[in-house]
Amino acid sequence: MNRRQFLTQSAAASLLLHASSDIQLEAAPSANRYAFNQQIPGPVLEARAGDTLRIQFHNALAESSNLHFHGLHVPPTGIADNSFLEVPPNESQTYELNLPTNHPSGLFWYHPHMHGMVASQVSGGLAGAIIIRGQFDDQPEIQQTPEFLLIFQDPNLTPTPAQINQGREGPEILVNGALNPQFPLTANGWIRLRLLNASVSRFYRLQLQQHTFQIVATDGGLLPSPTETAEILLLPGQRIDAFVKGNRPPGTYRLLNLPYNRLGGMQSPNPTTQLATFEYTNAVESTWSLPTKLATVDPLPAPSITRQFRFGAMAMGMSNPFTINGRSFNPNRIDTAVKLNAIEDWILTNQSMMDHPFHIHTNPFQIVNASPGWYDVALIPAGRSLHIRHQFTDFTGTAMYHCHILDHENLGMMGTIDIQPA
Ligand SMILES: [Cu+2]
Repeated sequence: MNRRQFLTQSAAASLLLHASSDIQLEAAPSANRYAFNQQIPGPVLEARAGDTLRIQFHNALAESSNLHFHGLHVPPTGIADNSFLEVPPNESQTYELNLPTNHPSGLFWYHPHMHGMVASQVSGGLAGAIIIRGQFDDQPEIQQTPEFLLIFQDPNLTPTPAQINQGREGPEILVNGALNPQFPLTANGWIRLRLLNASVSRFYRLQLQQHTFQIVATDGGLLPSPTETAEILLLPGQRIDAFVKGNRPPGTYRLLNLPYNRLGGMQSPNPTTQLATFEYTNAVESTWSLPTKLATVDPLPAPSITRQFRFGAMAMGMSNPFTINGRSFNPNRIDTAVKLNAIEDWILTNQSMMDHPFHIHTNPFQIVNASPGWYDVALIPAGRSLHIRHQFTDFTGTAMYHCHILDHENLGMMGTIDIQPA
């Protein structure tokens, strides 16, 4: 079985759609949920740097929707990654995304970004993966490695007001739309796991029993070298690309979600639960080593400006705590104006009692004083700060930054960034 068959199999019924053809995506109700092309998660889109993704989107929901291309470095304007677009019910829009020729390879994803409806539409199932392949993927050993995409969702279309404030979680955790699906491990060999948290609010603290992960890429692409870890904290919206060596005795091993408390004293942490089962079903004669050098990640130079953002600060006379710098989202207001190609440091301070995962569109960022890598989602822990550095390259126009607990985004924890000609 080749890589593509594995990928197709791992995405359950998902279809693989290639950039070479026009892609048709229809959002529609499906058995008390919402689906793209009647699939949950939606079809996997696959492309390479330099490709054009042409997506004919039809909205068959009873409410407005649109598409956001999470993590892609494409224009935030026009009919591209423009989250201000509204596609009313029974209408269509043809998105055209020209991937730059130097676009990083990696795992990205698409989901609606219609303000006010994002949480329910994504919770209902509207999410799908975008895989950009590049030189790393072309190496024969990597190409022949069985690859599995794992998309985590926990639907909840009837949240209580309290659940919405905390960020809704669902009673069941689905992996590729299924409960506890099974994946093969290869004795003496590797498997590759591409992990996507497409849940509205839930954090996953992942452990594969008795195995470690060799992380090769984060949200925005390859790391300088593989990083070994026993656990992965996967925030809403985040992706991790990791290899797992089959170096344990034959048998079955559980992929676990370990306890994590994102709500401070407001709730006890989740119990440990099983998400999937891994079983040794294949073996190879000889093994190979992961490349020790994956990519060059140059630290961004010193910033021209440092800005401060306060998340969850209560302004005078304001009852909604889901604010940034005391303000609730207003699509007609520019919150942050930056210059094209500028390098900026942002210090994001969480003044609330719960964690908020920060996300920004269009350009990825680096985390200051952390190991090199590119991210588009990172944690601002309750009561603490996150220090990021980013450069606004290639595209002008207005984009967004927000908490990726999508209920918090809906409640107003989102701002606009206008990238202006230098
Ligand atoms: Cu939040």
